[in-house]
Amino acid sequence: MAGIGWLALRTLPGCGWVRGSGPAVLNRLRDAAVVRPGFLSQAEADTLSREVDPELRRRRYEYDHWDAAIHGFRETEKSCWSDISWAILQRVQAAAFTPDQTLLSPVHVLDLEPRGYIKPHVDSIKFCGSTIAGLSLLSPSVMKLVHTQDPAQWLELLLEPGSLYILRGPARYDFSHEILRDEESFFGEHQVPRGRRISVICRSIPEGMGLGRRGHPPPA
Ligand SMILES: O=C(O)CCC(=O)C(=O)O
Repeated sequence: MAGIGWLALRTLPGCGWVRGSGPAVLNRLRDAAVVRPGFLSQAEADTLSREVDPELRRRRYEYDHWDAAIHGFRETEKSCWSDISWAILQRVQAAAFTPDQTLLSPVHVLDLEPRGYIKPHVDSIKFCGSTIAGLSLLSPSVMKLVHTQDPAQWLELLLEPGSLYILRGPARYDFSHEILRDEESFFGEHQVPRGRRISVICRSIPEGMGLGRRGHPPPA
């Protein structure tokens, strides 16, 4: 499933997965914008993709998201998972969230067609708490973070298939995030050709809306 671009990038010496406008922003967001390449094995990535694919294929790609933030996408919210996928979601929860955070349920699944992209936005504080964690499937992509008050401060996250990204605190509140369209999909000078990309996104619930218990991915 890996594209040629992904394989080429993996062979680049010292490529890394996070680039920034300077050492200060890289240091400040070291624990707030995190990429964990290879979080999923190829078998796990295939399992997740196969599990969400039928539901996605029942929908058409859309080009007019209600707030115009996403172009060329279809999406679903999924609450029933196979045992294997449920175990993966539990690993995401353990890796990205603290024990006192409750997760939004159901889980958001977003499918971007090869020309699809997500414009810069900050997730609404009404619907999402301090942490967003996403698994990337099928195609590599670049997520760009730009400081909302000072566009000179930015980060690029290289999201390979099977990787997990985590945005929390300042990276989630003070920076917009976007998935770059194919023409602009560069990680530094390296082009990251875009194909169809699926993301499985877990979010904490907004602060103050806690249910008084730890949230769990929905049972299989
Ligand atoms: O597809 C992704 O990983 C990012 C999704 C996103 O930007 C969002 O849902 O706010």
